[in-house]
Amino acid sequence: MKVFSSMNGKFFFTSLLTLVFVNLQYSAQAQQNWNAAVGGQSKDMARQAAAFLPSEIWIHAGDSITWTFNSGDIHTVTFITTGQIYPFDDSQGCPPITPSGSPFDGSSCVSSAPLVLSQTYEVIFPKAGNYEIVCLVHGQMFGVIHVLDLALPLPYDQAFYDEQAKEQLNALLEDADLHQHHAEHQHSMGDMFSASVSSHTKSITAGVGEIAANAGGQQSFSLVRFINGTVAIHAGDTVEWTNLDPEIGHTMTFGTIPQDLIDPSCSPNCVVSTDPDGALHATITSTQQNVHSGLIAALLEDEPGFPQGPVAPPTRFRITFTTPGTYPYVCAFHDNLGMDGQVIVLP
Ligand SMILES: [Cu+2]
Repeated sequence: MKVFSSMNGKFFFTSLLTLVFVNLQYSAQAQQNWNAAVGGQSKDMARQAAAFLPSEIWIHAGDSITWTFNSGDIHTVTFITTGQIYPFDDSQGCPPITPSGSPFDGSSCVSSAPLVLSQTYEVIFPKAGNYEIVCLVHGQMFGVIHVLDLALPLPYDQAFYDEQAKEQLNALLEDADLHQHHAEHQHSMGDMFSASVSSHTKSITAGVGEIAANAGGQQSFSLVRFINGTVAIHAGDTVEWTNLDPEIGHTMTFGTIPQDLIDPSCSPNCVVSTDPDGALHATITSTQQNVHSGLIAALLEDEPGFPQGPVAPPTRFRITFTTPGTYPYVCAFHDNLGMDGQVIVLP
């Protein structure tokens, strides 16, 4: 008995050490911090990926994820609750904006502010469940976080997600050349709209994009540029801009950027009117005038469960220039990314 008791003492001590060790491991695992990315871009910022990278992550209850924002284009990290009305104003968060490190268990919304390059936002997930992550700026940008019970094994490690994030980003950004090619071969719809306009219309593609889906959600690629955005025309000619991006809206803004970026405006002594085909149209008579197209963005049509609305306006904007001169313009949302152009009006 004595021998056994002495052995038991040793065994007890070893077991205690093992227990302490296992507990340390257990708690370290229970509170693991994971890293993921939000958005990405090419060096010149022309190519933007609106994506959670990766869009699907498996973690344990109690773990947290820190998202690092990697683009000049703004995004949010937002978790809204089931049944909550999707917030409209992305600058207000849920509302409100919640601090980094906030817990989300599905009961009340958590959201970062719109963030850019190298800013970070952390969310802790105390409760098992599947939670959708959304960006309040980009409607087709979402993913899912699977929060598993501690007893369940996790399928992947951080290295896997790092690699997957890189692959998903590259897949999105590399689509750029294809789309630029496609965009350059777009015909002006103005040609079809009116024969009298056709020979005096220059067409500019104001952005082009594509939405991709995977098991965890959706991601999109955008070329945030006016493609061949500098054109030379003659007085009296019309320039027509068309947005071919299903996800990101743009503006054509000449002169002072107005407070209201959503609605079209023109001043002084000019108006933005609607052509018979629904496209907006302004006539500029002076380089001193301020012309703003308003937000030219693709709309989602025919959603099941919702009444049919009026026909969505085409994602197109026209300006007729009557006076020779140089007319620089920007996208009021993306001038920080270098989205600008110039209309040179010759006599
Ligand atoms: Cu833009």
